[in-house]
Amino acid sequence: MSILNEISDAMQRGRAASVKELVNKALSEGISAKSILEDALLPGMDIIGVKFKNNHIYVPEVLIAARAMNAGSELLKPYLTEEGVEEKGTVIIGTVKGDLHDIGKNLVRMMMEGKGLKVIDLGVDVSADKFVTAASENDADVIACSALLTTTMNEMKNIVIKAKEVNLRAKVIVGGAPVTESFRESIGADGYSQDAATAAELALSFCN
Ligand code: B1M
Repeated sequence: MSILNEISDAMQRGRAASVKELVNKALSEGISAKSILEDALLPGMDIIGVKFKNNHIYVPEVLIAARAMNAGSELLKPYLTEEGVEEKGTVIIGTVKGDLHDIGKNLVRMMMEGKGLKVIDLGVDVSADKFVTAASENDADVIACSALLTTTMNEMKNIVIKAKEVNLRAKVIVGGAPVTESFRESIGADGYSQDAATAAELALSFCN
C-alpha cells in the first residue's frame, strides 16, 4: 500500500496518532503537503461521507475520523503557509449557527493564512451577531462563513442582513458543500467559492 493510501486508511479508521506519524513520514520522503491533503486526506473523508450517508458508519466513527483528519491537516499548515509574509488584510471566519462541521472551515483558514491574511477564527456554531460584531471590532475586510448542512446555510442570509444593517465595510463570502453560486446570489452575499484555495484568493481580492 502506498503511504498516501496508508494515510487515508488510518484517517478513515480514526487513528490520529498513526495519521500524524504517516504524514510526518510522507513529508520527510518529499511528498508535498498539497498531495497529502488532496490525494490522501480529502479522498479519505469523501469515503467517510459516502459510508455515513449509506448508514454503514455512524456519528462516533465520523467524529473520530474528523479528529484524525484535523490532526493530519494541522501538520501540513506550516507547508501551506508562506513564512514571514506581510499581513494583507483581516478575515473573520467561522461555521454558522447550528452547524458543528469545522474541517472545511479549518482548511479555508489555513489557505487564507497561507496568502498572508490575518484570520480570526470564531469556531463553530457562530451567530450572525457574533460574526458582525467581530468584523466591526477588528475592522475586518472579509467575513467568511462556512455551512455544511442545508438546514444551517440559511443562517448566512442573516449575516448578510446584519452586516447591511450596520453598514459594515467587510464583504461577506460564503462556502461549504451545500452552498452554490445561485444561493450566494439569492442571499446577496458578496462572494462564493467552492474550495479552500479559491476562498483564499477571493478573500484576498477583497482586501485593500
Ligand atoms: Co455531518 N453531515 N452531520 N458530521 N458530515 C454531512 C455534511 C452530510 C452531507 C453527510 C451525509 O449525509 N452524506 C450530512 C448533511 C446533509 C445535508 O444537510 N444536506 C451531514 C449530517 C446530516 C450531519 C448530522 C445532522 C448527523 C446527525 O447527527 N444525524 C450532524 C449535524 C451536527 C451539526 O452540525 N449540528 C453531523 C455531524 C457530523 C460530525 C460531528 C460527526 C462530523 C463533523 C466533525 C467536524 O467537522 N469536526 C461530520 C462530518 C465529518 C461529515 C462529513 C462526513 C464530512 C464533512 C467534511 O469535513 N468534509 C459530511 C459528508 C461529506 O461532506 N461528504 C457530513 C471534508 C471537508 C474538507 O469538506 O467541509 O465541504 P467541506 O469543505 C470544503 C468546501 O466545502 C469548501 O472548502 C473545503 C475544502 O475544499 N468550504 C468553503 C468549506 N467551508 C467554506 C467556506 C468558504 C469557502 C469554501 O467561505 C468563503
